[in-house]
Amino acid sequence: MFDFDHALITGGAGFIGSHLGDRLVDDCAVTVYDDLSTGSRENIPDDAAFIHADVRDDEPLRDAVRAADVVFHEAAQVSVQRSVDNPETSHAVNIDPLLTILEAARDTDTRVVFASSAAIYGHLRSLPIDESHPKTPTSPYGLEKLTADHYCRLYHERYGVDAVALRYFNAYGPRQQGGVYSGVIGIFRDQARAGNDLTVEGDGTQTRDFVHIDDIVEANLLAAATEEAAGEAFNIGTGDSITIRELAETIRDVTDSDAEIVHVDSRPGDIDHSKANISKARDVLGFEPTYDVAAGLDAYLG
Ligand code: UD2
Repeated sequence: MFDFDHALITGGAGFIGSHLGDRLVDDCAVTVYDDLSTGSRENIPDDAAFIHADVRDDEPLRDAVRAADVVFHEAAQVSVQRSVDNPETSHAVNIDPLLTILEAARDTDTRVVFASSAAIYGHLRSLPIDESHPKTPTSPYGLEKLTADHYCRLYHERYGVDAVALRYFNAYGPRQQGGVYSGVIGIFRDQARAGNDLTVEGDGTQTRDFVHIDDIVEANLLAAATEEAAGEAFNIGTGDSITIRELAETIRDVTDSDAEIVHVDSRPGDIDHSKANISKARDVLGFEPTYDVAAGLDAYLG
């Protein structure tokens, strides 16, 4: 299926990028581009080349894109909260480098697979969310991802760049970071393992569509290999959702923890519900998630 010679993975030392690297090193030459600001060197596969640089450095980035025949652009400022605290940095990391990549790809016919996000949709108008759902992001992060997502479409329409946007819902799995700026599964994992209270924000009835990293990786390979995907954007989730309260209970069970579940203040601007309609990814890419959240959490934490 994967007949590229050389893949560039920005953010290849991070959570999603490093899993992609592991999956690809046996199939093609892999170059990881990462500034190690949040990723770590141990995550980079032994057989991959490594460029230690910031994606805001446009010269090395441009050169790296030109040397590859496919780019998976996973490098990002991924925290919604950080984008609220420091919108200028978040904007600079999440938009300009993608534009550098698309400009370089115009010259060399490099294919681009971009890590977009469900955060572009903002508050829910209808469930499940399909790709044409209104887009009114509630954070700078969501707006940055939306802008970059549109650039992919525009560069395909205007310049014929083979760019695809994958709108990840809530990704989880091994190597996901913990700490206040990370996703809820990384936070509950660390709290449960330490026997600390699991901090459910608000009443816990808010829902999310949690998608396992292996399925995210598969979606990337399909997006790279599917010609008709160029210029398109796809939701990547499971098509199902659970409440945050249920998530806390499940994580406590699979980790065999005695931790208590407590409720703390809800997050300002938090979206209530999120669930992907993945029909388009199914129909065009042949994407089929292999893990529902119960099986995925069991494989990851059980
Ligand atoms: C996640 C991603 C974001 C984006 C989006 C796509 C992270 C950090 N953010 O945003 O990058 O791709 O998904 O849909 O991965 N919560 C608690 N207790 C905690 C932490 C969180 O109850 O200790 C709640 C939080 O209030 C929210 C839900 O869990 O209702 C999910 O929060 P999140 O930060 O994991 O993810 P989200 O959906 O804001």
